Amino acid sequence: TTVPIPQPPWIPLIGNAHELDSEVPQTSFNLLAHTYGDIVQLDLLGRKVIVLNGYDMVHETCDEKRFQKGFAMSLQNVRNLVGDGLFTAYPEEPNWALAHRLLLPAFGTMPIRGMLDDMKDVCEQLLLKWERFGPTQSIDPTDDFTRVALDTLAFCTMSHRLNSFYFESPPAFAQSMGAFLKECYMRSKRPRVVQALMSGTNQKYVSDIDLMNALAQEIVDDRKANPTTKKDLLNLMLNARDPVTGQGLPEENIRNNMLTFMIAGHETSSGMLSFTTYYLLKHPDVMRKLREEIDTVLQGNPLEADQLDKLPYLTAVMRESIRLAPTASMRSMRPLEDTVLGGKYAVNKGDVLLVNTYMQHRDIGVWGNDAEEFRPERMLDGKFEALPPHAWQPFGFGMRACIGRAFAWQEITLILASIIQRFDLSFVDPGYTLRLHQSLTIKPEGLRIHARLRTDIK
Ligand code: MNH
Repeated sequence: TTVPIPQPPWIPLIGNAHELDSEVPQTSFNLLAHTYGDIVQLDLLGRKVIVLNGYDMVHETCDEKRFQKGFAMSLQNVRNLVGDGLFTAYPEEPNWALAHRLLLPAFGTMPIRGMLDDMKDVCEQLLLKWERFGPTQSIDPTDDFTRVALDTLAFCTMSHRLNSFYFESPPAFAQSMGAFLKECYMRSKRPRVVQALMSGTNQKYVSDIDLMNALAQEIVDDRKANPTTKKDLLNLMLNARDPVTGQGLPEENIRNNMLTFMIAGHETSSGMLSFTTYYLLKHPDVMRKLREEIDTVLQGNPLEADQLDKLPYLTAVMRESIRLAPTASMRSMRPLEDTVLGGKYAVNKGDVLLVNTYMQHRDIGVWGNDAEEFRPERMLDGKFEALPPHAWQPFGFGMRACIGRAFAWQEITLILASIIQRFDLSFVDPGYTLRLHQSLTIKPEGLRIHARLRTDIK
């Protein structure tokens, strides 16, 4: 026998939509988790959404025989730009499997190491900027981390320089990307009739999409006119043929995937860099220990490829930071057939199950009573490897998990190691406590720092 899924009181027409904060719904989802527990059902303007907060619930959906990736409204909207690109492709679209097969090897740890020099090139621009600003400048780290993440992606995947660090405002492409993602997310919360009336907003949305597609096409055309032998992802997409069918990727899908890498890889990485900076500033003891490790391993020199896996404390800091602040804080799944969750909650084929990774990463059954605390030690000495399956899921699950994980991990390792090696960081406002900003991903709101060049560099 089944019981109803807990649901907050319902208001005619609105349903439960008023439960969600319009700026930072993540905080509302978390409050609902505290009130209703591991599973909560919401009616959002006529759309039923089932939110999974607890480890047991999420763990049960990590079974590709019973569940597959779902597509919440905001993700469906992202398709307006990138269609059947890897991140937004429906499981039945053939270009997902084709692109996945062709690209997966290129995203492995070893090929990504080959990109280290290009990553350093962009990282160096950030370091120089902070060095020249000097210790009194108030720095918005999230803003600069977004520049570094976007430039790194464009440079490493298609050898294109966005040069974000050389302009005061972000390049047109980056502005369009930001506006587009925000609007995808806003659209998911607007009734259709309201949307139809917002002609100015809708025109802007279309022109942002056109601008980004035009840049992607320009880069493809340029590469075709001026072929190179560089092993970047663009060349791979243009030249690779499927060993099984001999098929290549259609040009539209190549554009979709170029833009997909930019979307999936920049806010997530820049948010992770920002949150990690915040946690390190809040925990000077951790910062000291980390600095010691970096100084000992790097010996005052730039990070080299063979040192990437020789910084265990930095790895633990990163794992712990993305546990407490999973920048992709929500993803969806859907049941392949009508089924029962947790032995008592009926869910139907096609229902939207929202996995609340933020709460999953705070389940005291897995993490203990200090689940809310930033404590990298819990990720050290084999403890990470000994976690229950699917407990730590910042990169999603199964065959639709993040393909860019090794890329992001290497990029963030490089940037954090380089910054901490070179600068003493501090809060502009020592009383700053974490507030969230949310679009498709979460990042810290209002974080400002000083960066003082170290004089005691070892
Ligand atoms: Mn990434 C999918 C998190 C960096 C490219 N990424 C996912 C998913 C999560 C995720 C979670 C699963 C989404 C879902 O189930 O709907 N990604 C991250 C995080 C970082 C990140 C937390 C950085 C930190 N991702 C990157 C980078 C790239 C990238 C960098 C590209 C270079 N991610 C992707 C792609 C997918 C994805 C592509 C979709 C994969 C698929 O469905 O086949």
